[in-house]
Amino acid sequence: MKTGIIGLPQVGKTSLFKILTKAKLDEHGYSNPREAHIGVARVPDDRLEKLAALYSPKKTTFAAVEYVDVAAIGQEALKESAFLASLRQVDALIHVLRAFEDDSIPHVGAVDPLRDIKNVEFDLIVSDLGQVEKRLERLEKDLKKMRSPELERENALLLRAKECLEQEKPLRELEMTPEEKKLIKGFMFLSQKPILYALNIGESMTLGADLDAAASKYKLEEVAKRPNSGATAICGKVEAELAEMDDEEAADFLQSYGLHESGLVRLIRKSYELLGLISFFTAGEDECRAWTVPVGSKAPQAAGAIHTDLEHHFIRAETIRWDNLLAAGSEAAARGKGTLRLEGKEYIVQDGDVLHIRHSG
Ligand SMILES: Nc1nc2c(ncn2[C@@H]2O[C@H](COP(=O)(O)OP(=O)(O)OP(=O)(O)O)[C@@H](O)[C@H]2O)c(=O)[nH]1
Ligand SMILES: [Mg+2]
Repeated sequence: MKTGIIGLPQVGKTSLFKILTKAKLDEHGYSNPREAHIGVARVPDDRLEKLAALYSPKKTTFAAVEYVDVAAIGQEALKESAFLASLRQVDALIHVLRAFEDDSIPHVGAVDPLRDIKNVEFDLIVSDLGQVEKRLERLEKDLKKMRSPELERENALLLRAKECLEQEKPLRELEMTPEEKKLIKGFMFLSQKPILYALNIGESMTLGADLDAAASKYKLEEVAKRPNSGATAICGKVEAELAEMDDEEAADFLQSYGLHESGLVRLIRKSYELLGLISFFTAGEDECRAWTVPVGSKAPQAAGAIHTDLEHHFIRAETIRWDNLLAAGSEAAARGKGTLRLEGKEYIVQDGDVLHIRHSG
Protein backbone atom coordinates (compact mmCIF):
# COMPACT_ATOMS: atom_id res chain seq x y z
CA MET A 1 0.00 0.00 0.00
CA LYS A 2 1.44 3.31 -1.07
CA THR A 3 0.52 6.80 0.05
CA GLY A 4 1.69 9.87 -1.85
CA ILE A 5 2.58 13.07 0.02
CA ILE A 6 1.49 16.09 -2.00
CA GLY A 7 1.13 19.83 -1.50
CA LEU A 8 2.20 23.30 -2.56
CA PRO A 9 5.88 24.33 -2.43
CA GLN A 10 7.59 24.51 0.98
CA VAL A 11 4.67 23.35 3.10
CA GLY A 12 6.65 20.63 4.87
CA LYS A 13 6.17 17.56 2.66
CA THR A 14 9.74 16.32 2.81
CA SER A 15 9.99 17.09 6.55
CA LEU A 16 6.88 14.97 7.13
CA PHE A 17 8.20 12.20 4.92
CA LYS A 18 11.47 12.11 6.85
CA ILE A 19 9.80 11.83 10.22
CA LEU A 20 7.26 9.27 9.00
CA THR A 21 9.80 6.95 7.51
CA LYS A 22 12.78 7.96 9.66
CA ALA A 23 14.59 8.32 6.35
CA LYS A 24 17.95 10.01 6.38
CA LEU A 25 18.01 11.87 3.09
CA ASP A 26 21.35 13.29 2.27
CA GLU A 27 21.60 16.61 0.50
CA HIS A 28 22.25 14.76 -2.76
CA GLY A 29 18.68 13.54 -2.49
CA TYR A 30 17.69 17.05 -3.44
CA SER A 31 19.99 17.44 -6.41
CA ASN A 32 17.08 16.46 -8.59
CA PRO A 33 14.12 18.20 -6.98
CA ARG A 34 11.65 16.25 -9.13
CA GLU A 35 12.89 12.88 -7.94
CA ALA A 36 10.42 11.07 -5.68
CA HIS A 37 11.56 9.68 -2.33
CA ILE A 38 10.12 6.34 -1.24
CA GLY A 39 10.14 5.00 2.32
CA VAL A 40 8.28 2.70 4.68
CA ALA A 41 6.58 3.49 8.01
CA ARG A 42 5.30 0.86 10.38
CA VAL A 43 1.68 1.13 11.45
CA PRO A 44 1.72 1.66 15.22
CA ASP A 45 -0.53 -0.83 16.99
CA ASP A 46 -0.66 -1.24 20.75
CA ARG A 47 -2.89 -4.30 20.36
CA LEU A 48 0.03 -6.10 18.72
CA GLU A 49 2.35 -4.90 21.46
CA LYS A 50 0.04 -6.37 24.10
CA LEU A 51 -0.15 -9.69 22.25
CA ALA A 52 3.63 -9.71 22.06
CA ALA A 53 3.80 -9.15 25.81
CA LEU A 54 1.67 -12.29 26.26
CA TYR A 55 3.66 -14.52 23.88
CA SER A 56 7.19 -13.06 24.23
CA PRO A 57 7.86 -14.02 20.60
CA LYS A 58 11.29 -14.02 18.97
CA LYS A 59 10.00 -11.44 16.54
CA THR A 60 7.21 -8.82 16.43
CA THR A 61 6.24 -7.54 12.99
CA PHE A 62 4.08 -4.48 12.48
CA ALA A 63 2.04 -3.71 9.37
CA ALA A 64 3.66 -1.20 7.06
CA VAL A 65 2.61 1.66 4.80
CA GLU A 66 4.81 2.96 2.04
CA TYR A 67 5.11 6.72 1.55
CA VAL A 68 6.15 8.58 -1.56
CA ASP A 69 7.38 12.18 -1.28
CA VAL A 70 7.09 14.05 -4.55
CA ALA A 71 8.01 17.56 -5.61
CA ALA A 72 5.56 20.42 -5.10
CA ILE A 73 2.38 20.08 -7.10
CA GLY A 74 1.28 22.48 -9.82
CA GLN A 75 0.08 22.59 -13.41
CA GLU A 76 3.66 22.47 -14.69
CA ALA A 77 4.71 19.54 -12.51
CA LEU A 78 1.60 17.60 -13.54
CA LYS A 79 2.70 17.80 -17.16
CA GLU A 80 5.95 15.97 -16.36
CA SER A 81 5.65 12.28 -17.02
CA ALA A 82 7.99 11.17 -14.21
CA PHE A 83 6.10 13.25 -11.66
CA LEU A 84 2.74 11.98 -12.89
CA ALA A 85 3.95 8.41 -12.93
CA SER A 86 5.12 8.45 -9.31
CA LEU A 87 1.84 10.03 -8.23
CA ARG A 88 -0.46 7.79 -10.27
CA GLN A 89 0.88 4.60 -8.72
CA VAL A 90 -0.13 5.52 -5.13
CA ASP A 91 -3.29 4.21 -3.47
CA ALA A 92 -4.02 7.35 -1.43
CA LEU A 93 -2.83 10.92 -0.97
CA ILE A 94 -1.81 12.98 2.02
CA HIS A 95 -2.16 16.65 1.20
CA VAL A 96 0.13 18.64 3.50
CA LEU A 97 -1.25 22.12 4.17
CA ARG A 98 0.65 25.13 5.40
CA ALA A 99 -0.94 26.26 8.64
CA PHE A 100 2.20 27.44 10.48
CA GLU A 101 3.25 31.09 10.54
CA ASP A 102 6.86 31.71 9.57
CA ASP A 103 7.84 34.78 7.56
CA SER A 104 11.14 33.24 6.56
CA ILE A 105 9.40 30.50 4.57
CA PRO A 106 7.52 31.84 1.57
CA HIS A 107 3.97 30.82 0.73
CA VAL A 108 1.46 31.89 -1.89
CA GLY A 109 -0.22 34.66 0.11
CA ALA A 110 -1.48 34.40 3.68
CA VAL A 111 -2.03 31.10 5.46
CA ASP A 112 -5.30 29.74 4.05
CA PRO A 113 -5.52 25.93 3.92
CA LEU A 114 -8.99 25.86 2.37
CA ARG A 115 -7.82 27.98 -0.56
CA ASP A 116 -4.78 25.71 -0.98
CA ILE A 117 -7.03 22.63 -1.00
CA LYS A 118 -9.15 24.17 -3.77
CA ASN A 119 -6.09 25.07 -5.83
CA VAL A 120 -4.42 21.68 -5.56
CA GLU A 121 -7.72 19.88 -6.14
CA PHE A 122 -8.19 21.99 -9.26
CA ASP A 123 -4.78 20.91 -10.57
CA LEU A 124 -5.64 17.23 -10.01
CA ILE A 125 -8.99 17.70 -11.75
CA VAL A 126 -7.42 19.42 -14.77
CA SER A 127 -4.89 16.61 -15.10
CA ASP A 128 -7.61 13.93 -14.98
CA LEU A 129 -9.82 15.84 -17.38
CA GLY A 130 -7.04 15.96 -19.94
CA GLN A 131 -6.67 12.21 -19.68
CA VAL A 132 -10.41 11.59 -19.94
CA GLU A 133 -10.74 13.79 -23.01
CA LYS A 134 -7.84 12.09 -24.74
CA ARG A 135 -9.36 8.66 -24.15
CA LEU A 136 -12.82 9.81 -25.23
CA GLU A 137 -11.45 11.07 -28.55
CA ARG A 138 -9.83 7.71 -29.14
CA LEU A 139 -13.01 5.86 -28.15
CA GLU A 140 -15.07 7.93 -30.55
CA LYS A 141 -12.86 6.87 -33.44
CA ASP A 142 -12.89 3.23 -32.36
CA LEU A 143 -16.65 3.18 -31.92
CA LYS A 144 -17.09 4.48 -35.45
CA LYS A 145 -15.12 1.53 -36.73
CA MET A 146 -16.76 -1.07 -34.55
CA ARG A 147 -19.40 -0.92 -31.84
CA SER A 148 -18.78 -3.21 -28.92
CA PRO A 149 -20.68 -3.27 -25.63
CA GLU A 150 -17.39 -3.04 -23.77
CA LEU A 151 -16.27 0.13 -25.49
CA GLU A 152 -19.72 1.62 -25.09
CA ARG A 153 -19.69 0.98 -21.38
CA GLU A 154 -16.33 2.64 -21.06
CA ASN A 155 -17.51 5.55 -23.18
CA ALA A 156 -20.61 6.10 -21.04
CA LEU A 157 -18.62 5.97 -17.82
CA LEU A 158 -15.95 8.35 -19.06
CA LEU A 159 -18.66 10.80 -20.15
CA ARG A 160 -19.96 10.74 -16.59
CA ALA A 161 -16.43 11.25 -15.28
CA LYS A 162 -15.99 14.18 -17.65
CA GLU A 163 -19.19 15.79 -16.45
CA CYS A 164 -18.09 15.38 -12.83
CA LEU A 165 -14.68 16.93 -13.52
CA GLU A 166 -16.16 19.77 -15.53
CA GLN A 167 -18.19 20.70 -12.49
CA GLU A 168 -14.82 20.93 -10.72
CA LYS A 169 -15.65 17.90 -8.62
CA PRO A 170 -12.96 15.27 -7.96
CA LEU A 171 -13.63 11.72 -9.14
CA ARG A 172 -13.54 10.43 -5.57
CA GLU A 173 -17.00 12.00 -5.29
CA LEU A 174 -18.38 10.21 -8.35
CA GLU A 175 -20.63 7.33 -7.37
CA MET A 176 -19.59 4.14 -9.11
CA THR A 177 -20.47 0.47 -8.91
CA PRO A 178 -17.63 -1.95 -8.15
CA GLU A 179 -17.70 -2.98 -11.85
CA GLU A 180 -17.34 0.63 -12.94
CA LYS A 181 -14.49 1.16 -10.52
CA LYS A 182 -12.75 -1.83 -12.03
CA LEU A 183 -13.34 -0.47 -15.50
CA ILE A 184 -11.52 2.81 -14.86
CA LYS A 185 -8.92 1.51 -12.43
CA GLY A 186 -6.27 1.41 -15.13
CA PHE A 187 -6.38 5.17 -15.61
CA MET A 188 -5.17 5.72 -12.02
CA PHE A 189 -6.94 9.05 -11.87
CA LEU A 190 -5.41 11.43 -9.34
CA SER A 191 -8.63 13.04 -8.15
CA GLN A 192 -10.12 9.60 -7.51
CA LYS A 193 -7.60 8.68 -4.82
CA PRO A 194 -8.73 8.87 -1.20
CA ILE A 195 -7.22 11.95 0.39
CA LEU A 196 -6.16 12.91 3.90
CA TYR A 197 -5.69 16.63 4.54
CA ALA A 198 -2.85 17.16 7.01
CA LEU A 199 -2.65 20.62 8.54
CA ASN A 200 0.93 21.45 9.44
CA ILE A 201 0.39 23.79 12.37
CA GLY A 202 2.80 25.98 14.30
CA GLU A 203 4.39 25.24 17.64
CA SER A 204 2.61 26.46 20.77
CA MET A 205 2.46 25.78 24.49
CA THR A 206 -1.07 24.40 24.06
CA LEU A 207 -0.26 22.11 21.16
CA GLY A 208 -2.52 19.25 22.32
CA ALA A 209 -5.61 21.46 22.27
CA ASP A 210 -4.46 23.26 19.09
CA LEU A 211 -4.10 19.98 17.20
CA ASP A 212 -7.59 18.90 18.23
CA ALA A 213 -9.07 22.27 17.25
CA ALA A 214 -7.13 22.74 14.00
CA ALA A 215 -9.60 21.15 11.56
CA SER A 216 -12.41 23.34 12.83
CA LYS A 217 -10.23 26.47 13.14
CA TYR A 218 -9.28 26.23 9.46
CA LYS A 219 -12.81 25.20 8.43
CA LEU A 220 -11.86 21.80 7.07
CA GLU A 221 -14.77 19.94 8.67
CA GLU A 222 -16.90 20.11 5.56
CA VAL A 223 -14.23 18.91 3.10
CA ALA A 224 -13.17 16.17 5.51
CA LYS A 225 -16.69 14.74 5.49
CA ARG A 226 -16.79 14.27 1.72
CA PRO A 227 -16.48 10.73 0.32
CA ASN A 228 -13.05 9.16 0.76
CA SER A 229 -11.66 12.23 2.52
CA GLY A 230 -10.35 12.94 6.00
CA ALA A 231 -8.48 15.57 7.95
CA THR A 232 -5.87 15.58 10.68
CA ALA A 233 -3.28 17.95 12.10
CA ILE A 234 0.39 17.62 12.93
CA CYS A 235 3.12 19.94 14.05
CA GLY A 236 6.05 19.13 11.79
CA LYS A 237 8.51 21.03 13.92
CA VAL A 238 7.66 19.22 17.16
CA GLU A 239 7.47 15.83 15.40
CA ALA A 240 10.95 16.39 14.00
CA GLU A 241 12.27 16.99 17.52
CA LEU A 242 10.39 13.93 18.81
CA ALA A 243 11.91 11.76 16.12
CA GLU A 244 15.36 12.43 17.56
CA MET A 245 14.45 11.31 21.10
CA ASP A 246 14.36 7.95 22.83
CA ASP A 247 10.98 6.65 24.08
CA GLU A 248 11.26 7.97 27.61
CA GLU A 249 12.37 11.43 26.56
CA ALA A 250 9.62 11.50 23.96
CA ALA A 251 6.95 10.60 26.54
CA ASP A 252 8.07 13.50 28.81
CA PHE A 253 8.20 15.85 25.88
CA LEU A 254 4.68 14.90 24.72
CA GLN A 255 3.36 15.43 28.21
CA SER A 256 4.90 18.88 28.43
CA TYR A 257 2.80 19.85 25.41
CA GLY A 258 -0.35 18.24 26.79
CA LEU A 259 -0.25 15.41 24.23
CA HIS A 260 -1.08 11.73 24.73
CA GLU A 261 0.47 10.47 21.55
CA SER A 262 2.53 11.74 18.69
CA GLY A 263 0.47 13.36 15.93
CA LEU A 264 2.29 11.03 13.61
CA VAL A 265 0.66 7.97 15.15
CA ARG A 266 -2.71 9.52 14.46
CA LEU A 267 -1.76 10.40 10.92
CA ILE A 268 -0.51 6.94 10.06
CA ARG A 269 -3.61 5.35 11.56
CA LYS A 270 -5.88 7.73 9.65
CA SER A 271 -4.23 7.04 6.32
CA TYR A 272 -4.65 3.34 7.01
CA GLU A 273 -8.36 3.80 7.76
CA LEU A 274 -8.83 5.96 4.71
CA LEU A 275 -7.56 3.14 2.53
CA GLY A 276 -10.28 0.90 3.95
CA LEU A 277 -7.77 -1.44 5.55
CA ILE A 278 -7.99 -3.51 8.71
CA SER A 279 -5.45 -5.54 10.63
CA PHE A 280 -5.66 -9.07 11.86
CA PHE A 281 -2.98 -10.81 13.86
CA THR A 282 -1.16 -14.07 14.03
CA ALA A 283 0.34 -14.86 17.40
CA GLY A 284 2.80 -17.47 18.51
CA GLU A 285 6.12 -17.98 20.22
CA ASP A 286 8.08 -17.47 17.02
CA GLU A 287 6.34 -14.37 15.80
CA CYS A 288 3.51 -11.99 16.61
CA ARG A 289 2.50 -10.17 13.51
CA ALA A 290 -0.04 -7.73 12.12
CA TRP A 291 -1.38 -8.35 8.60
CA THR A 292 -3.24 -5.99 6.36
CA VAL A 293 -6.40 -6.81 4.42
CA PRO A 294 -9.22 -4.72 2.92
CA VAL A 295 -12.40 -4.32 5.01
CA GLY A 296 -14.82 -7.14 4.18
CA SER A 297 -12.18 -9.78 3.41
CA LYS A 298 -13.18 -13.38 4.02
CA ALA A 299 -11.07 -15.80 6.03
CA PRO A 300 -9.41 -17.54 3.02
CA GLN A 301 -8.40 -14.14 1.61
CA ALA A 302 -6.84 -13.27 4.95
CA ALA A 303 -5.00 -16.60 4.90
CA GLY A 304 -3.78 -15.67 1.43
CA ALA A 305 -2.23 -12.48 2.81
CA ILE A 306 0.03 -14.72 4.90
CA HIS A 307 0.78 -17.21 2.14
CA THR A 308 -0.99 -18.12 -1.11
CA ASP A 309 -0.77 -21.83 -0.18
CA LEU A 310 -2.78 -21.15 2.95
CA GLU A 311 -5.57 -19.70 0.84
CA HIS A 312 -5.66 -22.70 -1.50
CA HIS A 313 -5.59 -25.26 1.28
CA PHE A 314 -7.74 -23.31 3.74
CA ILE A 315 -9.99 -25.43 5.93
CA ARG A 316 -10.93 -23.32 8.91
CA ALA A 317 -9.66 -20.44 10.98
CA GLU A 318 -9.43 -20.57 14.75
CA THR A 319 -10.58 -17.09 15.59
CA ILE A 320 -10.61 -14.87 18.66
CA ARG A 321 -10.67 -11.15 19.17
CA TRP A 322 -7.32 -9.87 20.47
CA ASP A 323 -8.77 -8.52 23.73
CA ASN A 324 -10.66 -11.75 24.47
CA LEU A 325 -7.41 -13.64 24.03
CA LEU A 326 -5.63 -11.30 26.42
CA ALA A 327 -8.48 -11.61 28.93
CA ALA A 328 -8.33 -15.42 28.77
CA GLY A 329 -4.53 -15.41 29.11
CA SER A 330 -3.93 -18.27 26.66
CA GLU A 331 -5.49 -20.00 23.67
CA ALA A 332 -6.25 -23.08 25.77
CA ALA A 333 -8.08 -21.01 28.38
CA ALA A 334 -9.98 -19.16 25.64
CA ARG A 335 -11.05 -22.45 24.09
CA GLY A 336 -12.32 -23.52 27.49
CA LYS A 337 -14.30 -20.29 27.85
CA GLY A 338 -15.70 -20.63 24.35
CA THR A 339 -14.30 -17.31 23.13
CA LEU A 340 -12.01 -19.08 20.67
CA ARG A 341 -14.14 -20.39 17.83
CA LEU A 342 -13.79 -22.11 14.46
CA GLU A 343 -14.79 -20.07 11.44
CA GLY A 344 -15.25 -21.27 7.86
CA LYS A 345 -14.70 -19.97 4.35
CA GLU A 346 -17.49 -17.40 4.49
CA TYR A 347 -16.32 -15.71 7.68
CA ILE A 348 -15.65 -11.99 7.26
CA VAL A 349 -12.48 -11.12 9.13
CA GLN A 350 -12.85 -8.34 11.71
CA ASP A 351 -10.30 -5.72 12.66
CA GLY A 352 -8.38 -7.05 15.67
CA ASP A 353 -9.05 -10.77 15.08
CA VAL A 354 -6.31 -13.20 15.99
CA LEU A 355 -6.35 -16.02 13.46
CA HIS A 356 -4.81 -19.43 13.39
CA ILE A 357 -5.32 -20.93 9.93
CA ARG A 358 -6.00 -24.64 9.70
CA HIS A 359 -5.05 -25.97 6.32
CA SER A 360 -4.59 -29.18 4.40
CA GLY A 361 -1.38 -28.15 2.59
N1 LIG B 1 8.27 26.95 11.11
C1 LIG B 1 8.11 25.78 10.54
N2 LIG B 1 8.86 25.49 9.47
C2 LIG B 1 8.68 24.31 8.86
C3 LIG B 1 7.74 23.35 9.32
N3 LIG B 1 7.78 22.27 8.51
C4 LIG B 1 8.71 22.54 7.58
N4 LIG B 1 9.26 23.76 7.79
C5 LIG B 1 10.32 24.41 7.01
O1 LIG B 1 9.85 24.72 5.72
C6 LIG B 1 10.87 24.50 4.74
C7 LIG B 1 10.38 23.55 3.70
O2 LIG B 1 10.23 22.27 4.28
P1 LIG B 1 10.18 20.96 3.38
O3 LIG B 1 9.80 19.84 4.27
O4 LIG B 1 11.39 20.82 2.56
O5 LIG B 1 8.95 21.35 2.46
P2 LIG B 1 8.50 20.68 1.10
O6 LIG B 1 7.03 20.81 1.07
O7 LIG B 1 9.07 19.33 0.94
O8 LIG B 1 9.15 21.68 0.05
P3 LIG B 1 9.33 21.45 -1.55
O9 LIG B 1 9.59 20.01 -1.77
O10 LIG B 1 10.48 22.32 -1.90
O11 LIG B 1 8.05 21.92 -2.14
C8 LIG B 1 12.09 24.00 5.49
O12 LIG B 1 12.94 25.10 5.71
C9 LIG B 1 11.50 23.49 6.79
O13 LIG B 1 12.44 23.57 7.84
C10 LIG B 1 6.98 23.69 10.49
O14 LIG B 1 6.14 22.92 10.97
N5 LIG B 1 7.20 24.91 11.04
MG1 LIG C 1 10.14 18.42 -0.66
